[in-house]
Amino acid sequence: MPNPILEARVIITCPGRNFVTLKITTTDGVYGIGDATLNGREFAVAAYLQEHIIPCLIGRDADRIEDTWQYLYRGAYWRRGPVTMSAIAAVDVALWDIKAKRANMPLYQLLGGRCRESVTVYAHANGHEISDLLESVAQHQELGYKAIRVQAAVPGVADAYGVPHGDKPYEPADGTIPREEVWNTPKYLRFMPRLMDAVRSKFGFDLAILHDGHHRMTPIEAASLAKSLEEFQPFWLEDLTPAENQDAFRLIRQHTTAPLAIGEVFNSIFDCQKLISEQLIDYIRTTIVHAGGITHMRRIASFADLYGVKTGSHGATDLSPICMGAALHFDLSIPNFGIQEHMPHTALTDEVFPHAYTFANGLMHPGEAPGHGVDIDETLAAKHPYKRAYLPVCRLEDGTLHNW
Ligand code: CS2
Ligand code: MG
Repeated sequence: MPNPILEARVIITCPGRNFVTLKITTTDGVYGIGDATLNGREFAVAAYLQEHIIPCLIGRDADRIEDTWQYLYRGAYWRRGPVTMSAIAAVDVALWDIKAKRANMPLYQLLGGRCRESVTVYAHANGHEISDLLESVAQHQELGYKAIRVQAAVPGVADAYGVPHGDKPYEPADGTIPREEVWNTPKYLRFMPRLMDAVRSKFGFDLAILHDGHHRMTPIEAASLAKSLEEFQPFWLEDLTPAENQDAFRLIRQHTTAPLAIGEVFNSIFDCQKLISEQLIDYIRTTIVHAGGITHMRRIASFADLYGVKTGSHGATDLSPICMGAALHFDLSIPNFGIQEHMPHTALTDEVFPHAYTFANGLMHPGEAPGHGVDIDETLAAKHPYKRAYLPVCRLEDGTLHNW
């Protein structure tokens, strides 16, 4: 029996930061929701959905998830890109939510059932000084985390990635126009071994330690960083250099056995085809919302599995709880899951998006609610309207625009 789509709507809310949600309702009264948030470019995806996708959804059979994915991907003629792929992802996740609700199953069951008991997540520790960072690592360990990302301010450098300004929790999209940060790579490269040494000396080698380079190095700088940190056995080094040129990673790989991770800004399997098939990375960090939904993420993960590459999905607070919920079902169901990023949302965001997923002892579980287990409180969402916010931009000390 077909299950035609009756209605689809975009909901934009700002419970502290902006989130875009697509809600699809079918004629039998079941609804599903998908995350469509693209940090700093929210309205581009909202307009894509409202003007170009929703009119084509009405009356379509909600059960035909793969066909709808192909229709939206091939049918647009213009392929890929973060706006298109986030919009497709929102539809895809909403349809998986509907199908799992109709089957009266938690989504991971529909995806083939669990491959593990729960999902290992990593937290963010940071500090203005190495001593603050060590304290932050200790606090996260007390919360149960077994894997922790470490970022600290670099002496003599105005702004480092991943460190909050002042005492507020780290949240980079804070400018009504983009804040300008100033960066110096050589100082960072000299500082990082000292940071890693301090962390390993205090916490030993059992704790999994991650670090994010946030695209700021050239390939040879990245190779030099990885080589200098290898002895500290990082779990991974993330986004060391941009990957528009996937070959750049071959150069890094020639110099180090430190595990490499990348992919949070990728939106299709073609962005990582060479990185994976030539085994230039160890973890692929694409997410449900920015890489075409569960349908496309399953394709990327299956491809990665052929080459011994594991997943390590992006899970920052600019991805809504809907993305987090969907990601946890995906993580539980695939064989080559590696780790999942976890940056907890604020209490207000959790209230706007009530969810079945839980955290305990460094592990997360998507819960047993039918569907992906995340909902939206539209009345509360409406009380927190959109506020324009930009991610920062980054310049070198001589004023050259760099990668943030
Ligand atoms: C980061 C993100 O979580 C990460 O690994 O790189 O916080 C990233 O800076 C933001 O998602 C940008 O919107
Ligand atoms: Mg990152």
